[in-house]
Amino acid sequence: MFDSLTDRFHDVFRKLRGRGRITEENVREVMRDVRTALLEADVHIDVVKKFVADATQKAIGAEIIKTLQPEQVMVKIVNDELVGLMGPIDSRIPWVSGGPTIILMAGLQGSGKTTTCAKLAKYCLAKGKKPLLVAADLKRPAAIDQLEVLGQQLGVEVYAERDHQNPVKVCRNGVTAAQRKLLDVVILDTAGRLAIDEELMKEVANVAGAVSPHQIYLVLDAMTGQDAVTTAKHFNERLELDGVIMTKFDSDTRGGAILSVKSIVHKPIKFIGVGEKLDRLEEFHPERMASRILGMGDVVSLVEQAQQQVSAEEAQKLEAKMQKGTLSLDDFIGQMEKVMGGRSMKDMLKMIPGVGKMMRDTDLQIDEGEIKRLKAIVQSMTPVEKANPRLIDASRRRRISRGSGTSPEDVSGLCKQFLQARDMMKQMAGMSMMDRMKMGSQMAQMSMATGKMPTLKSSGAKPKYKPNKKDKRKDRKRKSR
Ligand SMILES: Nc1nc2c(ncn2[C@@H]2O[C@H](COP(=O)(O)OP(=O)(O)OP(=O)(O)O)[C@@H](O)[C@H]2O)c(=O)[nH]1
Ligand SMILES: [Mg+2]
Repeated sequence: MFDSLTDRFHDVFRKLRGRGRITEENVREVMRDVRTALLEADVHIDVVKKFVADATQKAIGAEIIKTLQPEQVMVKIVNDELVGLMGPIDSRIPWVSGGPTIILMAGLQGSGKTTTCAKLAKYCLAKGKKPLLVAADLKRPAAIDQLEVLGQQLGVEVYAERDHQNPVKVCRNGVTAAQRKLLDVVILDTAGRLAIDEELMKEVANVAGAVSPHQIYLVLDAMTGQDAVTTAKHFNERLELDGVIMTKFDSDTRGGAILSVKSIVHKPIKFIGVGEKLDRLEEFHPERMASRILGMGDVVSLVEQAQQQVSAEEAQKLEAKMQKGTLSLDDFIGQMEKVMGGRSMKDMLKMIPGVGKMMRDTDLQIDEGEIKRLKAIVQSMTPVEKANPRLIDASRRRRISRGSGTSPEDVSGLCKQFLQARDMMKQMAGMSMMDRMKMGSQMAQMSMATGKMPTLKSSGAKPKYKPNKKDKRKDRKRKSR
């Protein structure tokens, strides 16, 4: 499978071997070759263009890790792009509770529908489900026999009606039979045509309209390359496809279909057929497929290890800074963003033991724009200020608040909070992970109990009234009277 594509990729990466580092020039050179390799493998031109553009951008901006060769970094980038192209995919079948899950199989003649129906029935058996196969291909005289033979091999019942020519009726009756027999899954094997025609489309659309299948899978022959993608497009216009099953991966396919179909039709590849026998059906996993295409799984895991090591080194550096109390505001915001990783403040707090329940009990309002505001403040500071916020006096505060669109109170709030946190981190640096969690949890609970968040005052809040000298004098006068 994909032999020529794999060979081409190897050649491409070999060219980079021995080069000192990744430059924009050699990235572009490599990507030109990648482009040719993909086009030769019959990948759709739009897909190739986007692939090359994305991979180029990633490669040029790639972080250089000293222990890695440029060649290895490129393999990882191309690998990740391939995975992205084919995924993300959940290959499981969403079973329906309390009734049979109805699966309709559609596709052109000879694509492997009947065989794949039987393979799926076997897959269902392995998942502890009781399937029923329905012979709804009434065009080809031998089609019913073929399905019955396969059913016998598996010990799975086949529903067929030999005396009339109405696939809609057969499917309806098949579903009723499955309900009566309390079976879990109904797999409908429909008829195919040599090419897409209106009659075929009408027939499957009628069946779909009559039995409302829970899943509609299109069976595509991977050997047909770009034609498979065109077929998928046509079917997708007429049927609400839930996924694609590609067959004949054991033969010499160039890879174009599997690399194009997801990004052109936007429907996931659920399974792949890798042989004629009934156990030759695999759940589709984009990572495994990318690894097969590149044939460089070991390089990919090597790069992943190196990347992990870099982040471990970073963590150690931070830990040292925490111990010494030299953490800067940049580190602080960077860590906050990393820890949050796209989650909201509320989600983060819920993860602290004991806090989740409290959040449900109290109607706590959390200002989700806070992190953005904090970041704007820090970005308006000079490097010296970031490293030592104690330097920030009234005039610097005014400048920073103007620069970040906040108030001077916000700036001083952040500085105060940061200095407190830095002191606390210094204390915590020597503690075990468990003790740190306990301390974090206690602090969060305390601030919840007092109804305050451990963050700086929101910029929307009114500033507290503070009497100035003149007011104080007036006050004293009033009292002395
Ligand atoms: N090598 C290989 N052959 C397959 C695979 N899947 C199906 N086939 C073969 O492809 C041929 C056609 O398969 P069928 O299941 O009859 O195809 P179909 O779509 O039901 O065909 P019609 O009912 O005529 O529309 C058979 O010879 C199968 O053995 C596969 O994954 N690998
Ligand atoms: Mg068939």
